[in-house]
Amino acid sequence: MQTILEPRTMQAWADATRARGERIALVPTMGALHEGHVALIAEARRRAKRVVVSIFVNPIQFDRRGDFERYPRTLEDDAARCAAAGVDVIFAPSPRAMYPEGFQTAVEVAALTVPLCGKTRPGHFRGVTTVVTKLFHAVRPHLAVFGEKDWQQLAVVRRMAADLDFGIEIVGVSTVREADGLALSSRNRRLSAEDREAARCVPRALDAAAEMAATGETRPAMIVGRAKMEIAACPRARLEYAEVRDPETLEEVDEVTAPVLLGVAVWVGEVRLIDNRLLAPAEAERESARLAQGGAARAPDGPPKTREAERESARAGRRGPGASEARSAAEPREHWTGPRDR
Ligand code: PAJ
Repeated sequence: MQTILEPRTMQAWADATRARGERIALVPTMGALHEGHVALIAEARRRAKRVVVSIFVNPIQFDRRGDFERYPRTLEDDAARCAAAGVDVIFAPSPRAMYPEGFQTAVEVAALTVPLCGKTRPGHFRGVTTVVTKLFHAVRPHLAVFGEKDWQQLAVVRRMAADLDFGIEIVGVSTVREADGLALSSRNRRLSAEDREAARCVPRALDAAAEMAATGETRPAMIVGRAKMEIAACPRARLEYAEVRDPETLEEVDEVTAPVLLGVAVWVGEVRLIDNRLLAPAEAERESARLAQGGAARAPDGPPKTREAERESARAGRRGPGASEARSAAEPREHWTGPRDR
């Protein structure tokens, strides 16, 4: 394993690797690596011969200076984890190397960055898309792996890669959790023992909401209300947002008759935790939605007959924003946006 510090050196490595016909997978991170990151690396290894992990605490995506300064930096530990996981290259540029004097360019995705984290963290996604673009241009990967833990980030990066013809496949990996359900996060290590205990309200809220949807509740306000109750029951936790959204467009939904995304952001002490869960409606609710949308739900011996029913069945099987294992780039957009490999 080697460590590369300069974008130009990284590009030279990428060119030589590509010239040998080897596929490159990139796992972008901010370091303080944990088992969630390791799952991303494992997926990258399954899909490409060469794996690059970038470690860069990106100043332009932090909205609070203190959060940037306190962000854990554990490069030695990270290198050991990467070596053990079979990583070929750690790309760890300095802020100066990424943002030299006079830097003034940004990449911005529009509607997808407005709700959820976009509302409370202005400029955050612009910082993410800008740095991810730079990392893509340094590493020149065939594919890049991101976690569903940051669902909105994954959706935004997918959109950007498709819209700007990056020719990089964006792969999503499901969230890795502690035994009690808390999603692994580099920020968890800043939780005190009491706050760590309190943080369990986050997966509890997601579970309670999922249970409600699965047993027939279709009103987003009721489902969100249930999640909020779990957070409110914990005095150390402060809710930033809890919202039900379309998993693909992140637009609001009126009724939960297809899988929806429940996204939450919760402060516990000084630490901001985000998490999400896909809520699957009860089968009966799906069926009645199908019937209401034209009656022709399913022919006894065949596939769904209406366009909406087709769309619904495509949604039912999906994993991750913009992801559909079965979908090819040539399929019409109504099924699913963000082709996986363009
Ligand atoms: P970071 O928070 O270090 O996360 C790096 C990647 O790990 C992201 O794709 C994130 O979704 C994924 N990840 C984090 N926790 C996870 C978990 N518990 N299970 C599965 N995947 C998990 O996200 C960033 O860094 C930055 O915004 C970055 C994309 C590197 C741009 O600076």
